[in-house]
Amino acid sequence: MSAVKSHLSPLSPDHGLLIRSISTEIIDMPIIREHKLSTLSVTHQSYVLVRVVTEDGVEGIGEAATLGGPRWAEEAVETIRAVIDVYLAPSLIGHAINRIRAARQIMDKAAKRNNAAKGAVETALFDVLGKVLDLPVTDLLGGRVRDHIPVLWALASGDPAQEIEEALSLIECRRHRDFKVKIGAQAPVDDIARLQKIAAGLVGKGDLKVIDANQAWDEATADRWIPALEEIGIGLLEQPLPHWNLAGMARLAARHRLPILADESVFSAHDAFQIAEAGAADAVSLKLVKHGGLLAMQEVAAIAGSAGIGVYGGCLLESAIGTAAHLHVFASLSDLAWGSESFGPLILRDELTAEPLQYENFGVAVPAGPGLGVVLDEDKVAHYRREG
Ligand code: MUC
Ligand code: MG
Repeated sequence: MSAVKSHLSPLSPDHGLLIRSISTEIIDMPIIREHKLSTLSVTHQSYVLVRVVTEDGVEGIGEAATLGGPRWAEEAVETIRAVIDVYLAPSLIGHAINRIRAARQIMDKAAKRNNAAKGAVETALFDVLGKVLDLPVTDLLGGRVRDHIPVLWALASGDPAQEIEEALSLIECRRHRDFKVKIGAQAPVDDIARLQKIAAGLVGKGDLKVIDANQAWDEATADRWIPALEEIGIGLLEQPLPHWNLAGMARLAARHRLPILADESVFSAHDAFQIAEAGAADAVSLKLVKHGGLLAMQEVAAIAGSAGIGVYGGCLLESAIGTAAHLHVFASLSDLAWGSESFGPLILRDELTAEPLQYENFGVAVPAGPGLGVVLDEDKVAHYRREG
């Protein structure tokens, strides 16, 4: 009883656990190779790092990732930073760190959507609360269902010979054996030829689990090429059609055997409900930047689960900070049927944290430690911080 009391007492707002400050900085990180998506190519990775500090001086951190500026979704690091600094942060100063759902309501009043910005702030609140309570974030989310999360790797240079070599070296060191291939930057016939080559190069060694078109195809193109993808042995087709075309995705799902994974079509919990109602996907990809927080990631997963739709652990190439936030959610879900793509830190040339996440046995360990379980390397943060 006394142990419980000593854990609970610090949560009283009288004990200095109100938010004193929320600050932001933009970080630009080099990546190991170009990452080509259908409509953009990533040559470096940018984040907004958020720090929430309590009146007692305890700091929590969060991160918002983007891909190629405001081209994957509508937010860019510059807009995320401005929205947090000008609208979200002022509305939360003096708010108690343990009232996270209420903080989300406050943020929703202060700004419409801007989910990546809200997700980064909510992550920092979970981190600081976990540090104060000396508990990992997963424990604040209902506790662990699993300790190890399977992680695939994305092949996205566009050069099949390089992609086969990259995949084989990752299989060899037991880091990944499942792969996602980014398509849509070239004509479908060329992508199919590329996939056939990669599949032939990996026979008996690795699986092409996901193909991500990032909205590049229309329904007729998808109908034409899905049988070829089935023939190659692809596991999941991610976001073949534009995000708004749920009816088209539902028709594809009904006409073909290949399961469909919804990514850009699912931001809010309402989107997840509409996907379920339309029968537009067999799986949904969870991402902090899309859903706007760890609680919302759980909500989207719950709606998918209740509709019999599997969950896939998505990413937006987060560093270890944002990746840790995802891992705590993925560890807490009743089911993570399709595994994850939590490989973001591995595409960076450098780390922002003192210790890297532990990638082993074709997956990653859920961080232990209080809060997110990652500690910033302040020299690295200073090195990669954007000036001005
Ligand atoms: C996306 O659309 O899934 C995440 C991993 C990756 O390879 O691309 C991104 C975005
Ligand atoms: Mg995707």
